[in-house]
Amino acid sequence: MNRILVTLGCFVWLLGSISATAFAQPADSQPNRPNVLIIFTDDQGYADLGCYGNTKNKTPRLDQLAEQGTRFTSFYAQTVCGPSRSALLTGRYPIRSGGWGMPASEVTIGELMRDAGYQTACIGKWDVSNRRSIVPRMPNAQGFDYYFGPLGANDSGRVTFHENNEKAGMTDDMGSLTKLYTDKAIDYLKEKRDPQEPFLLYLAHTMMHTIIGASDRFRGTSEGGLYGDVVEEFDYETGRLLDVLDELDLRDNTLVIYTSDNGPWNQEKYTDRKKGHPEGSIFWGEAGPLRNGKGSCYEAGYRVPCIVRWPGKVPAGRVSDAIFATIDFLPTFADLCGFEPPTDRLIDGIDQTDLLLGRRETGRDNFYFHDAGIRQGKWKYLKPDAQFRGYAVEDNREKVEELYDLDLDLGEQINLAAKYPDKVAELNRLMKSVETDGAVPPQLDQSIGIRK
Ligand SMILES: [Ca+2]
Repeated sequence: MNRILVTLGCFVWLLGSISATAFAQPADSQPNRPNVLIIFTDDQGYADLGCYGNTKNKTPRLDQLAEQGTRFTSFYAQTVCGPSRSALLTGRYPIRSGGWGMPASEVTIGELMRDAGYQTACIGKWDVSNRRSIVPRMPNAQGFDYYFGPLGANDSGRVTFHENNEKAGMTDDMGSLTKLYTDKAIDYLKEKRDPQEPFLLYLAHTMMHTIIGASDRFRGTSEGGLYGDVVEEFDYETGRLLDVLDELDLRDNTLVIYTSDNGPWNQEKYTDRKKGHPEGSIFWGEAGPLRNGKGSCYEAGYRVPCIVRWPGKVPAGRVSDAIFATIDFLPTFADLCGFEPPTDRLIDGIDQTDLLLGRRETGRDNFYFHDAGIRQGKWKYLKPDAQFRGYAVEDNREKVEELYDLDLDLGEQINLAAKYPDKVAELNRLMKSVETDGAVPPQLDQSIGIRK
């Protein structure tokens, strides 16, 4: 009798399992998985925000976000738009992920998180399909269930939108874009997603990329000129989006990351040839103590602001100087969101979950600068023919090896290459090992890591 009951019980259990799988869409099967909101600005300077030392621009909402989470001071994107986006999406340096020409075969966080049961949306600037409508390389085919935005940049003062794979109008009003993208993000959160399932929302703003513009409400209102108006409008709109997280009771289970794709575009020769801005207007941000700006392999090209908030998980009010980068998002999300990173290709990012959650204070061992050099710990090396984009400041620099001690010389002013030839040789080898498809696997800095 007992055996019959056990058998019957097993049958009922089995039937229950089958029916749950076949007929009911369960709520998120891993209920502690966070939603992920990435707010990605374009060409915003390292020192544009109050919490990063700016004294003119008023950025109360992002300053507040920093108080509620951790502010990173050695965070690296890439030096220019397309490469920065392929790196963020794939966890792979642009030498592998292709930048503007990112192949359809790359595996993005959108694909991985969608397959792991996340709802995925991309709103804003895509810029990894050569700025063209090539469906297999556009957001829907690269893992995002929903897309709205321009495939490329706004250098002409005009953007053409796509909604999913279809054209969806255009505008010449650059001052409308920050609010428009925020409205689309809010609409996604309120109307388009299933509240029972976790989401990834990748919100890639067009501002502060030239041609910049602010809406009538903000134009002429800041102390920082038109650029300051744009920064302050972005801060306001980001605050409006964060308020919606609260309104929808999403704050506690949403990992919010705010960062920028590269440093400020800040050279005179570009000003001279750029049309579409009021004469004499400043349309770039501030790099603070960092050297140079967008397009450069000096720090201001790559090092950008980054704030991460996840209440009760990511320590509040913390400032971290650990080396952290957009390429680390993919392996970190894998840990937090429950999926496996691809194993058929090299992932340059490392899992930074312990850094984010305050279980360790160290980050990456090293970071590679595209066709230019490498940082390991406090040392930064640049090769003689380090790549500078044609619009970068000092792209005519003397072609010699450079070595900087970033602890003592964050502004990269004192070249120590002649003084430490062994360190130069060591970092040159390390740089080449990254370039030869990861002969040295990416790793954590183990020097003073504290695991609890
Ligand atoms: Ca950019």
